[in-house]
Amino acid sequence: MAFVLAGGRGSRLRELTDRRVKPAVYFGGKARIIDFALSNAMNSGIRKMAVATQYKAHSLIRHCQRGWTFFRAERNEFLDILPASQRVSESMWYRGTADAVTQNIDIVDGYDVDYVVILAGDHIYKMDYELMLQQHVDSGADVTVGCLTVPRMEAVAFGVMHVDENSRITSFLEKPENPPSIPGQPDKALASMGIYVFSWPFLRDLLTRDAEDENSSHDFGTDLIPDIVKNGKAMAHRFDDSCVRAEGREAYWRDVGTVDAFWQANIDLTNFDPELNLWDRDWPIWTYSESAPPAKFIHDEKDRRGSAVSSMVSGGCIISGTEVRNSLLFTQVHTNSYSVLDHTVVLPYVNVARHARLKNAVIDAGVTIPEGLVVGEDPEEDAKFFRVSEGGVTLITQAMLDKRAAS
Ligand code: ADQ
Ligand code: ADP
Repeated sequence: MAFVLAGGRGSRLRELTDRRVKPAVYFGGKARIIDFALSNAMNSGIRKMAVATQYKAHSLIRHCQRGWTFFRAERNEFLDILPASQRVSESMWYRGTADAVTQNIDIVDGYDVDYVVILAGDHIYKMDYELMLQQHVDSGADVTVGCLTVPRMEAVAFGVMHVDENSRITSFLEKPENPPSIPGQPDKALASMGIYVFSWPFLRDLLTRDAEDENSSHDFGTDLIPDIVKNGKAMAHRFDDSCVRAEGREAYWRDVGTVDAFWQANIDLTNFDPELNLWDRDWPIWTYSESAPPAKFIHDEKDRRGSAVSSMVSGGCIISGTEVRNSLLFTQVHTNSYSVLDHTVVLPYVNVARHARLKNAVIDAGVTIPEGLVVGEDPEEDAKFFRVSEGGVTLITQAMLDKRAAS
């Protein structure tokens, strides 16, 4: 089975996660971030899934209920949603990623499964978990940890490991201040993807002991994995070996944990030949997609042209007299005459009034952009009401616009 951890806020996405958890944030024109982990599981042949939720889970749960309905209960297939719900103690939330599993031990027992793949619900990548599971079974490891190579300085945000020539993990440091490099590659580090394969009896035992340990923070990366590295057999599985990609392409994996990374990864999809292939019919990204008519482009009798170039425009959009360039528009975005969208990510149900010019921006779902709003030309002006990221991307939510209108 796949046990997907989807409870952590993702606070570096700023106001994008004010009302929804990071795995529920939209990505790629139709999907939400969690669809990547769930689709990987689905495409890997896994038909038993559970999603642990905690922080602001309403739109995540709604999405799973509407979209993840491909299962046949008659064959004991399911997607189960497991909110933190005072199951173990009336005063306790999920105290950490491991505790999110511990609090559901009885439920997982009832699933009657041999192996559990623990996944984070908040990364963008395509991976065949079956190959990782196969390695786990063949090697006889206690745990197999998915890993990838990252620039050493970025490794401060990851669990960082050393492995021997047989891929056995010999050391594991969670978010080290000074990450150790890969031997012979001083600028690189081997980072944990936060995904793990265990046999259920082994994990069950480990979690039962961890629950009673007062010094534990009940987190896989902080407590459980370092413990197995020291006292058991932990193996590394290279993402390179099971990444789903076209011949000769780099392995694609993104955290999209910041507004800049989120904007960039979405805008990258409008490139001529994007690194992330969403068009691959052998490895589709499954999602809930609203029924909507095809995107419509209006060029009226007054010669106001609605057009989009080097862009992705979802169903239900109406581009009326607006020039759209290098932008990604989700479902039901309606734009009006004399406006320009340039390198902008527009989440669903947004209306753009006339004469707006939006550049290098992310527009939250449901926003109404007022007539004549100009963004992306004067960062100091933008920062008065909107969130301007380090990389110069402007994030706009309805709450920010309301405050601006009231001032
Ligand atoms: P982090 O990036 O810190 O490190 P973490 O906050 O533990 O990740 O979240 C991992 C996943 O668990 C996310 O999908 C999150 O939504 C979910 N989650 C967090 N807290 C939760 C809770 N209390 N209940 C339910 N779900 C929860 C981890 C590892 C590192 C590894 C990185 C890779 O600890 O070793 O390098 O992931 O991104
Ligand atoms: P998404 O865009 O993720 O589909 P919504 O934008 O509809 O979801 O809402 C995200 C979450 O915020 C949901 O849990 C919703 O119930 C909640 N929400 C929506 N509008 C408001 C509001 N005005 N005040 C507080 N919570 C809200």
